[in-house]
Amino acid sequence: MVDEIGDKLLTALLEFNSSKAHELINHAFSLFTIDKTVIDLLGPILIKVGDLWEEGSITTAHEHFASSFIRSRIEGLSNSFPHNSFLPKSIAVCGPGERHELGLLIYTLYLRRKGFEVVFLGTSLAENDLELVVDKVKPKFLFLSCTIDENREATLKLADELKKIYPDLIIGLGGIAIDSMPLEQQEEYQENIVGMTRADWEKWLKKRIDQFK
Ligand code: B12
Repeated sequence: MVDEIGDKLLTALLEFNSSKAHELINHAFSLFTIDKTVIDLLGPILIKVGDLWEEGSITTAHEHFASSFIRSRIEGLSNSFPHNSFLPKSIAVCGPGERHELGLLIYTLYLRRKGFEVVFLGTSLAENDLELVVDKVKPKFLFLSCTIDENREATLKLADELKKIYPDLIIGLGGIAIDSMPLEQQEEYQENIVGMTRADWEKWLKKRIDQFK
C-alpha cells in the first residue's frame, strides 16, 4: 500500500502536479502513522528523486521541486507541535559544505514531536554565522548533520571549535558520514554521536536530559 502510494506520488511530483501530490500525502497521513508516512513513504521518495537526479534521468528542476515539496510538508508537520518550555532549546544545522538537509529535517521533526523548540537552519551556513545564532538563541543542544565523506573533517572541526567557545553546549552529530566514520574517530567522538536508529536517538537524548534533573 505504501509502495503503491509512493509510486503515484513520485509520478505526480515529476509531473509538477502539486494538488495531486498533496492529495496523495493527505491520504497517506489518513491511513498511516506520522512515522510510517515520513520514514517509509517520504524518505524513500527523497532517495529515489536524488538517485534519479544523480544518474541524470531527471533535471535539477524536478529534483528541486520534489525535494522542496516534501521538505515543506515535513516542515509544516513539524511546526504543528507545541513546544514544552521546560525542555532546553536546540539548533539543527548541516555541517560546512553540506547541502543534504532532509535527514536533519526528519531528526528535527522527531525532536519537535518530543516538545523541543528547535531552530532548524538547514544547509551549511557561511563561516561564523552559526555563532551569531548560538549567541542569540542560547541553546542547550546543537545538532550537526554530515552526509558527504569529504565534509566530515570540517564538521568535526566545527564541533571542536564550538565546544571551545561554548563549553556548556551539548553537541550531537549525525548523518551517514558520521555514522560511517573510521572506528578510532567514532571512539573519539562517541559522546557526540547520536546514532542511526530511533532507539539510539532516544537513549542519547534521555542520558543528557537526565543530567539536568
Ligand atoms: C537527495 C540527495 C541529494 C540532494 C539533497 C537535497 C536536500 N535538500 O537535502 C541533492 C540533489 C542536492 C544532492 C546533492 C549532492 N549529492 Co546527494 N544524495 C541524495 C540521496 C539520493 C538521498 C539523501 C537523502 O536525502 N536521504 C534521505 C534522508 C532521510 O536520509 P539521511 O540523510 O541518511 O538521514 C537519515 C540519517 O542519516 C539521520 N540523520 C541525518 N542527519 C542527522 C543529524 C543528526 C543530528 C541525527 C541524530 C541524525 C541524522 O536521520 C535521517 C533519518 O533516518 C543520496 C543517495 C542515497 N541513496 O541515499 C545521495 C548522496 C548522499 N549524495 C552524494 C553526492 C556525492 C552528492 C553531490 C556531491 C553530487 C554532485 N555530483 O553534485 C551533491 C553534493 C551536495 C553537497 N555539497 O552536499 C553521495 C555521497 C557520497 C559520500 N558518501 O560522500 C550519495 C550517497 C550518492 C551516491 N551514491 O554517491 N544529493
